[in-house]
Order: sequence, then structure tokens, then C-alpha cells
Amino acid sequence: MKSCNTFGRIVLVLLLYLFPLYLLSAERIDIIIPKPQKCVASKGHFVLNKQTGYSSDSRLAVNAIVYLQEHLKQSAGYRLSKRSRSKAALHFHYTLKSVKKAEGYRLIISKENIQIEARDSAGFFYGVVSLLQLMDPVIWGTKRAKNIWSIPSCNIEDYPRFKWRGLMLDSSRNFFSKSYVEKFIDRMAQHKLNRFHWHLTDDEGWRIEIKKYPLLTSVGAKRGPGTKLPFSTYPAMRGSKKRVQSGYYSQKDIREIVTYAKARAIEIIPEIDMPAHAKAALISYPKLLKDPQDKSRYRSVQMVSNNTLNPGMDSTYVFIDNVIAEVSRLFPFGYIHVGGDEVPKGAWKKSPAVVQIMQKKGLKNNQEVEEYFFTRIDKILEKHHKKMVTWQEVWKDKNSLRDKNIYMAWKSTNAAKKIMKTGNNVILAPVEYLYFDQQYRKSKGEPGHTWSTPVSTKKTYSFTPLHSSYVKGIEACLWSETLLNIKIADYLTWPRALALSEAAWTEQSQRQWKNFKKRVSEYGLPRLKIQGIHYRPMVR
Ligand code: TNX
Repeated sequence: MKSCNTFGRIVLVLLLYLFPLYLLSAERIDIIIPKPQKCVASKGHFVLNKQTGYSSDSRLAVNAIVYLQEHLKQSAGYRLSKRSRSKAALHFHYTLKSVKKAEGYRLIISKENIQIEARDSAGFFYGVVSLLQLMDPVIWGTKRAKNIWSIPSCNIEDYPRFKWRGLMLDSSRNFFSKSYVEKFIDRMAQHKLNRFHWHLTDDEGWRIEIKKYPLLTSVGAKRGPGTKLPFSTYPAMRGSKKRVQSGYYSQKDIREIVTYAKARAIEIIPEIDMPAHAKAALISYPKLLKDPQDKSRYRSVQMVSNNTLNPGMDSTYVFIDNVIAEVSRLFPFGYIHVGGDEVPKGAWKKSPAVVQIMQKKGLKNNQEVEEYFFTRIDKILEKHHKKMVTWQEVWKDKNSLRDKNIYMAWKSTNAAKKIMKTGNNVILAPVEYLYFDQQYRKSKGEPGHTWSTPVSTKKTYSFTPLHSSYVKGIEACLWSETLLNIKIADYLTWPRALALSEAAWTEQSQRQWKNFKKRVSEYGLPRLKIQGIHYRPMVR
């Protein structure tokens, strides 16, 4: 008994002594963005070349394999061939045992082989994304770069902190080509962002083809001289008044973009903004959406006049129902964003149709009219088997909207807290951390909006999301009033989106600005550079 005790003590002392040594030898690999939850380096490298074969035991790995092969094809000039498990060095393995969380993966790289384990398609995809990040950054380029790739040995166990890791692009204020939208999506995927919120309609342009209402795009997607949409803000703030800002996505374009995103583990949330921010729709179909007797005159915060759909007329709801029917068929994801932000104060005040509905339904003020409007919109979405995402303005203390809906808290964290208190779900998108349309720092030379505080990369990185089951995730917004070209769009997005990705993916305890900053300058920016992204060079 006594000797056993002594033996035990010796083992304990040895363990205590060896443990720190083990930690020292197991050096971390600080390359990947967003930082994995657990990543331990081991000795040596795996050498990937033309002869390397792969094996897979799951259909769920298909997107991941295609993505890897596309990058190899471009940068190495070959694809890996499929082999039996015993003859392959790169294995894709489905497991519920060692990977416990949705979208999680294990990536084990040794001198002899590489194993990527996951339980779903996103997990396999993220395993490949991490693998690619561990390779020479030229793997992200489009040019043939090298034949042999040396990948450091390591053991990674990873999963996302939030289920919703979003980035919004406003295609209305300034239009972005299909090819830019795809690039935008691909860059999101490279950093494990998984919700592309696509702001498709606003005062300045309707950008999605709706077969039932062709004027939405033949009229509502054209802005500038010679068109019906000459706004105070056209073609966009600070832009030339001579430029015509036109463009929309055909349904074919959209189907292709949805497929493109799906292959990269990204869901798209289309936004049809209503009842305000709807000037383009109103100009295209005034008879359906405007009360002809309405004498109200008002301007939005962005100074656009009379931009709100009339909530007192049945034709408004028929229109929305038909639009949502087409939108629902195009976008398979379970949520549609229906806006709800910034209804101007004076809207509908003098509309007889609204007065009538107020009397009929016992609605006391504009607020209650808005509530009535969204109750009907919620029913329309339910009919089309979709849940609703809206801006925070739609939330009310007591409302009859479905519990599964999600509110985007953009004004402040306090707003999010209030919403959560009533048992409702939120996405955190606070302007002072996550509005990528704001300047990085206050300066005349910096592009971007100035109406809020500047949002430096460091500020975005410092965002500490609330911890609650009602917080479904976080999202950054790239509004496009000042985005006159794609260089500005790139600049305002990167490197802030790197900080976003880590705030959304990595557990708080693993995050540290200094470490992030080092990773960004050593690896993050070179990866953006090789892709020709016009990022902001200073990481501050
Ligand atoms: C507010 S945030 C808006 C947008 C503008 C943005 C400019 C929100 C829900 N609405 O319409 O583009 O500010 O920063």
C-alpha cells in the first residue's frame, strides 16, 4: 500500500513536471483566420503533390472536395485522383464520434497523411478551408504557382461559436455585377462566414427580377438621367449626377448565385425592404402601392420623398404576396428579410385608405398601423413557409408575430437586450462595431459614411457578443450609398471582415487582438492580396 502511494506521488510529480514541457513542445500554428478553437502543431510536414490520392466515405464531403480540387487545378495545375482508403493519403471521414458540433471538423495532418473528419457538409468544407489556409497563400490565386505543397503537421479541433455568421451587401444603392457578388460570397466562405444577407431593394433601385411585375426592373432598376428615378441621392451619395445606375439580377442569375453559395456552405437571406425604403417599387407600380388620395408629403432620413408602401390598401398585400411567392421559390433558405427600418414620421397621415383601416381595426396611431402591416406580412411569409427577419424597429413589446422570427438589432446592444427579454431572437449588428459602410477612421481621405462613429478593424475585433440562446449570431452590414466602385467596396470590407469572422466563429476566450493582428499581417493580408482584393493595408 505504502509503495503504491510513493509510486503514485512520483507519477504525479513527473506529470506536473512534464506537463509544461509538453505545452512548450506542442507549439501552436498561428496561421488560420478565424482562429480555430484548438490547434496544436506537431513535427514535420505533409508534402502534397500530383501523386497524392484522396479517399472519401461520405457524400457530404463533395462540396469540400470540389473546392479543394478547383484551387489545386488553378494553382498547381492538377487535381487529386480518387483512390481506395489504403492507397490514399488524404482522407475525408464522416464521424459523429470525434466531431460533436454542427459545422465542426477535425483536421489531422501528419508527415504521412491528412484526415478531415466532419459530421455535415459545412464541417467538411471548413476542414478544407483550413487546409488551404495552411498552404502557401498562392493557392488562393488564379495563376499556376507550384507543383509541390508543403503543409505543416498539426491537429485541429474546431467548431463555430455562432450559427449565424453574416455579412450584408446592399445591391440597391449601387449595383454590383453577378461576378462581384460571387467573389464577395467566395471571400466570405474563405473565412467561414455563412449567411449572405442580400439587400435587393430600396429607394434607389429594385434589383431582383419578378416575373409577375416586369416594371420593377424595367423601370425600378434604372436610376439617373433619362430614367424615372432621379433622387437627391443619385447615383449615390458623392457620386456623379450624370451617371446612370442601372442593373438587376435575373432569376437565372439568382439561381446560379444560390447554387454557388450553397457549394460554399452559405445560405442567402434576400431582403425585400418594406414598407419604407420602397421608392423604386412605388415608381414602378404607383397604382397598386400608392393611395391616389394620399396628400401626405414626407422625406426619409436619407431625404428620399414619399417612399413608403400604403398599408391601407389590399392591392399592397396582393403585390407583396406575389413578390414573396417568387422570392420564396428562388431562395431555399428558411428566412426572408422584409426590412421594416426607418418608416418616416409623416407617412400615411393623410391617406384615406389608412384612415379607413385604422377605424375598421381600431388602430390608434402610425405605430399600430405598422404593427398591423407586419402582422399581415408575417402571415404571407408563413403561407410561403418562410420565417421573417426584420430590422429591430418591427419588434414591439407585445406583438402577435411568430416566435421563430429574428430581429436584427442595429442601433445598439441595449436594443438587443430589450428584444431578448421578451423571448425573441436577435442577430447582433451594432452600428458602432459592425457597420462596414462607416469610415475606418475620421479623415477626409477615407471613403465611407461618417454619420456614426468610425469603425476601425480593432473596434470590430473588440466586439464582444452577448451570451444568450436568443442571440442567433452576428452580422456586419455593407450599405452602399458611398460605394461608387468595387475598389471602395473591397476597401471597406477588408480587413474588417476578418475581424468579423473571428468574432463570429472563435470563442471569446481564444481571441486576442495582438495575436489576431499578427496573423492578419503575416497571413490574412497576403491571402487577400493574391486575389487582387483592394483591402485597407493598415490593420488598426
Ligand atoms: C441606415 S441600418 C439604414 C440604411 C442606410 C444606412 C447607412 C438600416 C436598417 N437602415 O438604409 O443605408 O443607415 O449607414
